[in-house]
Amino acid sequence: MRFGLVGLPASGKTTVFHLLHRVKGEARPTSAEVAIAQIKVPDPRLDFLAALFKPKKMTPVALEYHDFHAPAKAMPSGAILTPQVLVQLRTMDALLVVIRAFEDARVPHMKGTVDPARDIALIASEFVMADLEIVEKRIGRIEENLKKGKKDENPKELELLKGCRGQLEAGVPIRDLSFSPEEDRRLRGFQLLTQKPHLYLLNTGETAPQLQGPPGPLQEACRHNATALLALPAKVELEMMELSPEEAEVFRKELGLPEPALDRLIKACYELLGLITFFTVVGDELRAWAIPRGSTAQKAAGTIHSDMEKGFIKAEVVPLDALQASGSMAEARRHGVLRLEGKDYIVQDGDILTIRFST
Ligand SMILES: Nc1nc2c(ncn2[C@@H]2O[C@H](COP(=O)(O)OP(=O)(O)OP(=O)(O)O)[C@@H](O)[C@H]2O)c(=O)[nH]1
Ligand SMILES: [Mg+2]
Repeated sequence: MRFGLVGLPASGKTTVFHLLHRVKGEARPTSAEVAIAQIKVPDPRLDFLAALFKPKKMTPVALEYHDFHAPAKAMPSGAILTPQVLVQLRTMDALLVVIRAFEDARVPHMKGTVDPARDIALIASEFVMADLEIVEKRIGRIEENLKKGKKDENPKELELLKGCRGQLEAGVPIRDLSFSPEEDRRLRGFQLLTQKPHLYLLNTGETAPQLQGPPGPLQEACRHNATALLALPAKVELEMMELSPEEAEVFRKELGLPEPALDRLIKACYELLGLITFFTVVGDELRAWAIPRGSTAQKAAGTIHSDMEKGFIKAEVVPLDALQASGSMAEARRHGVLRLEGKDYIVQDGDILTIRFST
């Protein structure tokens, strides 16, 4: 899963990236345009399984975070996000929108004042404009072809796109609309930014704003489908990494922060995409995989390898808690908790799957 960091200039994107990177991240070769952090998702269930299966290799779920170097800046058109960044964001699974909430006279805000709700609206409207451009271009092309007398191969596409155009013009993000699975698939091909899940990361500085209580303009701005809001004092958390775990814990309590930033961020990302984890033990490797909740066994097989999805026969399933209760795979088998499931079985969080497939 790939998350793209985006936001106004100096909102704290790179600070968040360093926070991710330095805690449990692993460097990927970084190009001139982008830095990538691969974050291994900590999961105590892996430790239990490792003790049981004694694998030579253990691979946790990895989430990927991209920090783009092409600077956001005010352009002659008035737009802030550069075309290069927009293009890169389109290939992401979800967007992590960093919103400045910290006050610091040494770091000027491009708009002169700190106003998170305004900045959310600014970025959201840039995404709407960028999507509108894509939708209009496609509509134009289809209409041109029709004028030339070419046969309309997908009459429904024009209708769908015109519907989207109307909504985008009214400022409605695509993720707020409902589509048939077929329409949804078709739209995904356009990689629209407003269709992607958004996690707004409120970079709060030392004083965390109250997100509880009656909804204010900030929460209002986040009222969309597949949209979440997380307050994260990125710079403070980064500085806390210099402390011992005990000192950090005390400091965190003083600030009223429930958990380390990385844990909260991973949880928020999992929730945003509705992810669950399943496990496989193949040969010497124990591995955790993330898939959207509600996925079938066949889809799960596809995340491991496309051949497994194509040649899927059955999945051997044992839920982790049942395995824990049995104590071993052999006992689980004896107690009949190990089941054979077909392609439509809905994978549950914590399932250990063995895929049987033909090649
Ligand atoms: N006081 C304070 N400064 C912060 C905080 N977060 C980030 N900064 C500072 O703000 C400046 C910009 O932060 P970056 O993380 O580089 O922001 P960015 O969004 O990556 O900026 P660009 O990539 O240039 O658009 C840096 O000097 C940070 O140290 C914060 O919570 N409090
Ligand atoms: Mg940066």
